[in-house]
Amino acid sequence: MQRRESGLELNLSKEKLIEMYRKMVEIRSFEEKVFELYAQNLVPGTIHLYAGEEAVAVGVCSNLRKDDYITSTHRGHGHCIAKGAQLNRIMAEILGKKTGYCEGKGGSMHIADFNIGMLGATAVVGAGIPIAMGAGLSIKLRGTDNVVACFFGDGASNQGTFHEAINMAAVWKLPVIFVCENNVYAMGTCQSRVMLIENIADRAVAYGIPGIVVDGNDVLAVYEAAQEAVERARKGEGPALIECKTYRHKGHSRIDPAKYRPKEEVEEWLHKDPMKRFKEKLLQTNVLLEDEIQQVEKEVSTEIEEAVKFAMESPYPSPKEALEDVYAPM
Ligand SMILES: Cc1ncc(C[n+]2csc(CCOP(=O)(O)OP(=O)(O)O)c2C)c(N)n1
Ligand SMILES: [Mg+2]
Repeated sequence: MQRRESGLELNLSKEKLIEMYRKMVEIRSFEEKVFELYAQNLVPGTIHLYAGEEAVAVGVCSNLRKDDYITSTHRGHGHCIAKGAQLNRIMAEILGKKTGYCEGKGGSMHIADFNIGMLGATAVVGAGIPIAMGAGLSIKLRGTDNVVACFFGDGASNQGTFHEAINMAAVWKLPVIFVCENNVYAMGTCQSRVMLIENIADRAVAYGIPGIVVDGNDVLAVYEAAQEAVERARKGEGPALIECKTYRHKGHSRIDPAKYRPKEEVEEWLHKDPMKRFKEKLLQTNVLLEDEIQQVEKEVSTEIEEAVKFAMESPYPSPKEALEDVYAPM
């Protein structure tokens, strides 16, 4: 198991850094808006917010091409945005509208867009892991140099699917980057209550693949770890397991007040907010100036307002469409 630290020595272009910052702002602002809309009773079902974990999705997806793939989880809005999904269509899906990615029939936890390689979010914990493995096998059989990034939580890493799929991907050297978003909790269950190991990346040893622990609140550290894993996978050298240590700012889902988390722990993690840290780094190193940062934030704010307007003005699907799109067309 390796441990990664980071700096700005990655030599990323200014454009790339701005793009990464913009994506993080998009995710955070999007989640704040969804939180507000939920409070107004406009969101059917529940929501699991990604705020606090932005550096993971952005650090990983910034290494991917449009024709690469990802699989996601119940906490998936951030993965979609980082992979290039349109904010208005994600928002419409969350609000159950016909213009959403799944025509309003999937909702928050089932967003997919094959055009950008987003193979789907799933409410079943750990279910995306074998799907990513299958997509990796498809890539190998087709002989292309694409890769799959597979996002899942610390809780999911205790499911059988994790072990079976990683073992198979390792044996067949499939181009999959397994990204564990270790946010310390699976619903109200702290990792230390259900695992005797500190680092989930240690499990990589059992499958003979690289296991990397990274500060999941440092977007550049995540970027660097993912870059190496993506390069290996594209060359046919097989999968890697990257564990990103992070924290969700809100409760598990919208109805969870998260009283099981000690106040000091929450404060400590809020202090390590990935957005704040990246912004400070960009300012301190003069990569971006304060007015450029503000410009990005202003543009994103307009984009979010437009997404809400689009979603609110869109129609609901009609009841007779309920059984359409259940099976893929032949
Ligand atoms: C197979 C399965 N078991 C249990 C649940 C209920 N459930 C939903 S989310 C969750 C916790 C998942 O924790 P983790 O994988 O760490 O992801 P996080 O919510 O922290 O992002 C559980 C147990 C489920 N949806 N699917
Ligand atoms: Mg978790």
